[in-house]
Amino acid sequence: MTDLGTDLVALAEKLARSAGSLALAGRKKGLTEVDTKSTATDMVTEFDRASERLIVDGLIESRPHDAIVGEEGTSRDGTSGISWFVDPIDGTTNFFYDLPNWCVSIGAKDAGGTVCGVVYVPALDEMFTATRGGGAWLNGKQIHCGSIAELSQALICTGFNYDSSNRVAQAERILRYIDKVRDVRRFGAAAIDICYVACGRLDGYYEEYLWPWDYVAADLIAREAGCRTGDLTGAPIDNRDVLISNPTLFPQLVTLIRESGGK
Ligand code: LIP
Repeated sequence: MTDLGTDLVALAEKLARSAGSLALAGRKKGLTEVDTKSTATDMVTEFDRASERLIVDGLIESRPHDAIVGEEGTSRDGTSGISWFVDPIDGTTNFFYDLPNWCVSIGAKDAGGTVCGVVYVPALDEMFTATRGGGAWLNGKQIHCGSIAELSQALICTGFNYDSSNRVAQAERILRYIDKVRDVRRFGAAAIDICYVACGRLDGYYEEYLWPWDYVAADLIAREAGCRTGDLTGAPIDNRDVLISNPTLFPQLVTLIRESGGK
């Protein structure tokens, strides 16, 4: 008999791969529906909606008593104690521009926290997975975060909010610390950025104004890969701000962000 995490991660992986393949094939044929949400640059396409529909239908069919929250409007109560967090396309701007850095993110939580997380990057055919206590994996190979201990050697990633009134402050913060780190990257999909820290492709990532569907799955993957995760003050993640890095660098990043005009 398999344990709950193993069953849930297998379901999430199957649905993420199906939804990601549908969106990738659809993007190659061309977009026909593009709408905006919170701002004129916060977009949603027919494939964000189709991906969420496929995933939600699959979750309901397999686990009808679970709760589900999805970025494109799903909000379903449950009685099983399991809640799913679905980002059908994380990195929608990249998807819109036919850039490869977008993913499908599916995470599940119970009363004890996150049970499983799956982040699938269709354009690169990279499947990041984790179960609570079961380690973190990329295409079946176990992953671990890097071990950079010096900020001056650290490759840091971040993102900017859709609301332009927040972006200036976010850019000014980078201006104040960019000479203190190796370099800065902005790839445009929070879940992938976090998974890149988990597998050592980045040394640290932080971002504000995210949503649980952006980070629930990837946060577990990062922690199971040996990362420390929290908000920008170093406290546990409790809302929209996320900081991820190896445990040695983490307190240095908290100080760097605070001294650069952080939280
Ligand atoms: C995106 C995040 C990204 C952030 C973007 C946007 P979406 O999510 O993954 O890190 O910088 O502003 O929020 O909207 O593509 O699902």
